[in-house]
Amino acid sequence: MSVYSTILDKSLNARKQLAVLVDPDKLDYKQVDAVAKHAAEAGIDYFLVGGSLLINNQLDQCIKTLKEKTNIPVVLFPGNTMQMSWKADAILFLSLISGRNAEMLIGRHVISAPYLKVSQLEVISCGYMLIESGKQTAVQYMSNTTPIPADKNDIAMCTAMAGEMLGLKLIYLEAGSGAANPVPCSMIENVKSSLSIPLIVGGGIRTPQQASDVCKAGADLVVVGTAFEKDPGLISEMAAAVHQS
Ligand code: 1GP
Repeated sequence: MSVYSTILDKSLNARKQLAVLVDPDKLDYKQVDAVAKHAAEAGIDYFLVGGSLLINNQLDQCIKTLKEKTNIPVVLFPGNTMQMSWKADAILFLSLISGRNAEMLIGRHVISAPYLKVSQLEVISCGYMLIESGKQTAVQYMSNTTPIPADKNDIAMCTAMAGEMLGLKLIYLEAGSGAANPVPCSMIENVKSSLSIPLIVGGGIRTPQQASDVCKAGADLVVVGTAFEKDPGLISEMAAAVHQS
């Protein structure tokens, strides 16, 4: 079963999903090992691998380790066109639809399309929406876009609706990695009520309670990264909170 079919199937059956975000720059090989071990034990659903900026050239090695140590699908979550690896299973082909930077909407995609065409990667189109979260995040700075204000549920809802109408297969509400505040639950509820495609929510989720709240508000797939960099042992608690929501 493809990664997208699995996400869709679980979403349609109200089975909440957890993805662990692994930023290869932020973890050394021992920490990637520890994350892999805890993630496998906890039965998480996917790994997302990527970052706004990768400096250390560890992407391939990181994916190799995750694939060797677990059977969990690895999905590229690229901050830019340099972050490609044939070792992954799939790629979130992100169009930053909350912004008005043409490079992030379509420009980078044109550059990477021929590479993806000949790769074995499953390409999953995704409307990526950056939501204001209390302080400037790396993705905001690097993408040179303005996030949607956190109290503008109507803008978020219409943006997500337009993304679905354009044929995108997923919508991702992103507060930004390490965000001060996660995406508000009222915004998640509003966006979910207007969509028939799966909804991903991530950024600033640090506790199982927050993950559970985000699921109950309507997220089909929750993404957590920073909290596990400090404490990989938290993965099992977070997975239980998500899977029981
Ligand atoms: C960032 O949504 C992800 O792209 C995860 O964010 O690192 O804050 O968990 P955190």
